[in-house]
Amino acid sequence: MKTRRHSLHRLAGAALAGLALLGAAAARADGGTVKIGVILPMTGQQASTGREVEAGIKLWMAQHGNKAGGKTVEIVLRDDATVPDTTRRLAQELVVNDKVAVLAGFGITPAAMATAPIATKSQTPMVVMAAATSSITEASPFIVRTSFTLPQVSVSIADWAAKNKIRKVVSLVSDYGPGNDAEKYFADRFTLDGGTVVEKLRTPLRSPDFAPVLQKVRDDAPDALFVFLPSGQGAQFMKQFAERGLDKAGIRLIATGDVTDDDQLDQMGDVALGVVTAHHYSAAHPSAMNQKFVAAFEAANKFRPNFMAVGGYDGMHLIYDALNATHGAGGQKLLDAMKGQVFESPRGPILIDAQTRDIVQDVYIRRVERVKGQLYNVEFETIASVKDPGKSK
Ligand code: VNL
Repeated sequence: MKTRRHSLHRLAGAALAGLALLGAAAARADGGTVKIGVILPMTGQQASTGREVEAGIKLWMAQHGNKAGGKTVEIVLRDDATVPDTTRRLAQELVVNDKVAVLAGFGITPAAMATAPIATKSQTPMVVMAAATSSITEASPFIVRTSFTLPQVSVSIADWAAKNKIRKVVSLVSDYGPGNDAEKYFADRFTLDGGTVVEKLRTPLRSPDFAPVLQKVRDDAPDALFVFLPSGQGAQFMKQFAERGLDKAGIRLIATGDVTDDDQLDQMGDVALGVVTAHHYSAAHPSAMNQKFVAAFEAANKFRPNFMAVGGYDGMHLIYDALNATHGAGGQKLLDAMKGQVFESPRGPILIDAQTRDIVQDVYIRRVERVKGQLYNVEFETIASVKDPGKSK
């Protein structure tokens, strides 16, 4: 080593190669490299989710370095273009060829579900940073989640609606896992609270057209429309909501925070003003930690962090803490070190429930307001420490 360093010093022209070699030597000296295989939709319909999660991961590493548990952390990023068969193939390759210690990312529920058997079989901890159907964490004992669940937020907005003179609701959800959860948990709770869901509408995950369903909503004339759509579809929905004149027809819009997503919110315009949603993260969350997070994120990227970015950032926090606790060990030991972790996130305090491996977090009721010229989800009520209601059966 000494000789190599010495000789490299003299090779003035080979500075770049020298750095690479020194880097490799340093990695060996401190116990090697631990790879994290990140699978995200970087292209295709859910690309905004991939872009936000990746930016969250990068910010964590820019702030905390690339060392954890005495090892050098290396991210191996793969694009599944939102095709679950591709996610499965990429996960297999990451485990077998790249020997990753952790699988992470997962933009949509079908991608997480397709990967679950690989996590189980290879005993690789799998950190779900984005997808949010309740049952995902039950698909493998190796899955841990840092995003949220649709039941967590749907139950919270149902309670708020019932308390605020909303009696008759039409629901509109995206027709797959998280939409099923949102529809069911909203309706069950709202009915228990004395309200009525008069119609349940759905739109396809791919290329939805909201015009026909919005016409039905108009005809039903409910007090409010409750909506869940995956991140990335909110702006198009709001545009059609305004075009159909539903905002003027006295039908209130309530939703999960996926619809007034910080990634798109400021482009939605005045139609979004006053929309009330329930969610676990707002870029306007007033904690000191979040203000620092948003400032650093916006300095590094030319866009605002949304809940997907926070899922990526906290997922890295979880992985780093677990690697530090196990001194870089993987498999079951690494998984066990993730269970029961408690820390402050930019969203507020979070806990990884040791039994369910799912996230327990505060859910906020927010209203879209203009703050210093930009649209934000301004939190005005907190429901503390919400466990996934999908697990309490
Ligand atoms: C999912 C849930 C995806 C919520 C989302 O955006 C979302 C999912 C892409 O579980 O597929 O906002």
